Amino acid sequence: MKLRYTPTSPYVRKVMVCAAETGASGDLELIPTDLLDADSDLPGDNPLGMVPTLITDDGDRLFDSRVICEYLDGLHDGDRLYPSSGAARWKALRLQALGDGILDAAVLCVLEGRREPGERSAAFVAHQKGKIERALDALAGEAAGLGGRVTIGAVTAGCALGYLDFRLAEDRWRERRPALAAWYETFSRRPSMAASAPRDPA
Ligand SMILES: N[C@@H](CCC(=O)N[C@@H](CS)C(=O)NCC(=O)O)C(=O)O
Repeated sequence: MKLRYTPTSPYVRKVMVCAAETGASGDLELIPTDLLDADSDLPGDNPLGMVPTLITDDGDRLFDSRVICEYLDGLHDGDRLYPSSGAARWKALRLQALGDGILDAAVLCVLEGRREPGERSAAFVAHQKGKIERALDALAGEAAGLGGRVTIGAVTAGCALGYLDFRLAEDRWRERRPALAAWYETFSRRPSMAASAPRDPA
């Protein structure tokens, strides 16, 4: 399988964590992809021009991270990251949506911050940060239920919190959320998380 990626994408990190948790890391050939290259062949694999994009051994093109993670989860015989049915499944998917929502809002804040100073909208950033704060409060309310068997919900929440540390550390998400911080402290030490921690290229 080939994974088109950029090194600091939190959505790519979700896939890398799932690959490690399901034993698929060694089957992934990593293809660095320049999202700013106007001549990139990425749209040939993904019309949306986004990473992560997976090219399976059968030649299928899969995106986005949710689809790729569930695909990888179908390739192994261990405990599923995506519970197959019932309340456990909906909880995992809901937590995934919460984590992805934090990521979507955080990425928008980061991109807004990269615009020319005169073009930035403080109101837009405040709107996105409101989403992040509310979603963090919701996650904090579920901190006790994040432990135990690893699911896509925990993976996505972990990647979202890691991205906040990486790009929006000044907002100090841990304040007022000690139980969530404690869960993340433990979860981020998993080999899958430690090996994929984001860092800016040298
Ligand atoms: N919902 C998508 C989001 C993926 C995404 O936003 N990827 C960004 C990189 S972090 C991207 O490819 N951006 C390029 C673009 O939007 O043109 C997923 O879960 O994979």
